[in-house]
Amino acid sequence: MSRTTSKKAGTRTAARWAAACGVVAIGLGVAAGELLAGFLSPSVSPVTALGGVVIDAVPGWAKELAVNLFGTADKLALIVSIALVTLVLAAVAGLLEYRRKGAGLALALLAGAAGLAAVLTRAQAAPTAAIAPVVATVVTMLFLRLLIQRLETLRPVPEAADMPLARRSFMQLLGGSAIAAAAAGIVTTVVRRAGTVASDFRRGVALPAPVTPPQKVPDGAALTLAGLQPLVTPNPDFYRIDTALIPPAVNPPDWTLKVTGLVEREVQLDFATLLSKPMIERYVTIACVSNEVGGDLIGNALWLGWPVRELLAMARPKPGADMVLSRSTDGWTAGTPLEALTDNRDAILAVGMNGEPLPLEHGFPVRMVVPGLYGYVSATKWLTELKVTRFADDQGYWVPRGWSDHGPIKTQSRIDVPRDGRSVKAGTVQFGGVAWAQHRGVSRVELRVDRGNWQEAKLAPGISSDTWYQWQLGLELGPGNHEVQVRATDATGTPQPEARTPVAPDGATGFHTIHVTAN
Ligand SMILES: Nc1nc2c(c(=O)[nH]1)N[C@H]1C(S)=C(S)[C@@H](COP(=O)(O)O)O[C@H]1N2
Ligand SMILES: [Mo]
Repeated sequence: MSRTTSKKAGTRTAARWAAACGVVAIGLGVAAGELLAGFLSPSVSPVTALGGVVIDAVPGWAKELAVNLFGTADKLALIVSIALVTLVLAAVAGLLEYRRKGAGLALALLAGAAGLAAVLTRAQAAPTAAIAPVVATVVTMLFLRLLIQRLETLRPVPEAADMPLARRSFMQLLGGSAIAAAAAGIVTTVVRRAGTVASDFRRGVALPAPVTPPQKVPDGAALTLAGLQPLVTPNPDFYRIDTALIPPAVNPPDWTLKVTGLVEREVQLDFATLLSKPMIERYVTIACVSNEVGGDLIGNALWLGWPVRELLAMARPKPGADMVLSRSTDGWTAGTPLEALTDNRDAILAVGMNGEPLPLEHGFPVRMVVPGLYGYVSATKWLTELKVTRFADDQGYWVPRGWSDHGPIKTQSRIDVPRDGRSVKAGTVQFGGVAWAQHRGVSRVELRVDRGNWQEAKLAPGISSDTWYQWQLGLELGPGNHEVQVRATDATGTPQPEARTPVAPDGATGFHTIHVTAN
C-alpha cells in the first residue's frame, strides 16, 4: 500500500470513529436527560416533548399519510424517524467537532436549545422541566469534546499500532460512555413503565362527592398583591418530600388498609369500601419539618377523605395505646399521637387533592392528612397499615434518625414580596407573605425594619386555623439597605420565638429576615 492510500484510509476510519463519538455523546446526553426527567417531572421528557412538537408541526395530510402507511404503528414510526434523525445529527456533530473544535458543540447546543424550547412550550411544564434538556445538552457537549479530544491524540490513524495506550484510553472512554448511556436508558424505561402503569390506575378512579357542603373560603382570604403564592397551592407546584425514588404504583383494586396492633378487632378496608364512606373535604396546610425559616416546603390544598377516627372506632383501640404507626406500601412509617387521629381536628384518609385523585407523588391512592402536625409524623403517603401502638414501643421512620417523636407544626411566617436581595423604590413599599400556626390559628403578623418597632400587618382571614394566612403591609423605606423581619403570633397569644434553631429535631424557629435596597 502506498503512503497516500493508507493515509486516506486512516482519515476514513478516523471519520468513522468521530461519528461514533458523536453518537455516543448524544446517546449519553439524551439518556441522562431522560433519566433525570423520569425522576423530576415525568410528564415532560425532552424526547417526548420534541416528538409532540413534531406531531403538532406536521401538516394534516402528512399525518393521514403516516397513519395510512403505518396504521397504529404511526407513533412508533415517528419515534423511529426522530431516532434516525438524531443519529444522523449526532454523527455529523462528531465529524464536525473532529474537523473543527467547537463546530460539533455548536450543533449540539442548537439541538439542545430545540429540546429546551419543546419542553417549555408544552402545556403544564413545571419550571423543573427545564433541568433535563439543559443537563442533556451539557452532558452531550462535555462528552463530545472529551471523546473527540481523546480521538485526536490518535491522529492521523486510530488503528496505529504504535499508540496502544492512547488507543486503549480512547476505547475505554467510548465504550464506558456507551455502556453508561445504555444503563441510563434501561433504568429510564423501567421508571417510565412503572409511572405509566400507575397513571392508568389513577385515571380509572372516580371520586365521590363530599357529604358536607364545601368549606367556605372567606372573602378577602386571598390578597391581590403580585408575587404572593396562591392561597391554594396547585398540585403540580405542591412541594414533594419522601424517601421513594419513584412513587410506588398501587392499583386501587389491590389496595387494602389494615388496622392492627392494640385494637379489640382488626379491621381491613378496601378501596371501593373507602370510597363508599361519607367523605369530607377540608383545606389543610401541610408542612415539612425540614422547612428552613423562609422556606417553601409547605403547601395548602383541599383534601377529600374519610375521617381516620371513624375507622379507628370500628377497630376500638385498647386502653394504653397512645400512638398510631402508619405504614406506606414502601415500608416508610410515621408515628402519630392517637389523640390527633381521634379528636375533632378531622384527620383524614385522603383520596382527593384539589378535586383530583391524589397525584402519584402525593400518595395515590390513599394518604393521611392530619391538621397541625409535620408531615414526617402524620402525612403517610401510599398508606397501607395503621398499627395502634404506644410511643414507648414503636418509632416512625425519622425518629431513630435524630428527629423528635412528636412533631406539632411551629408558628411561622414568611415574606414573599419583595424577594430577598431586591432593589425597590424608596417610599412606601408593599410587603406580603404568609403565616401559619396550624390548629391554633394566627392572630397577628408584624414586621420590623432595621430592628425598629414592630408594625402590625393586615392579616387576611384564614380559611380555618388549619390553613395558612396571607398578610400585607406597606412600609416606609428611606434610601439605603434595609433588613426586614416578620413574626407571627398564634391565636393563643404566643409569638413565634426569635431564637434561631435548626430544623432538626423538631422544626426551625427564628424570624424570616430579608434585605432590600431602596433607592
Ligand atoms: N410513604 C411516605 N410518606 C411520606 C413521606 C415518605 O417519605 N414516605 N414523607 C413525609 C414527609 S417528611 C412529608 S413533609 C410529607 C410531604 O408530603 P407531600 O410530598 O405530598 O408534600 O409526606 C410525608 N409522607
Ligand atoms: Mo417532611
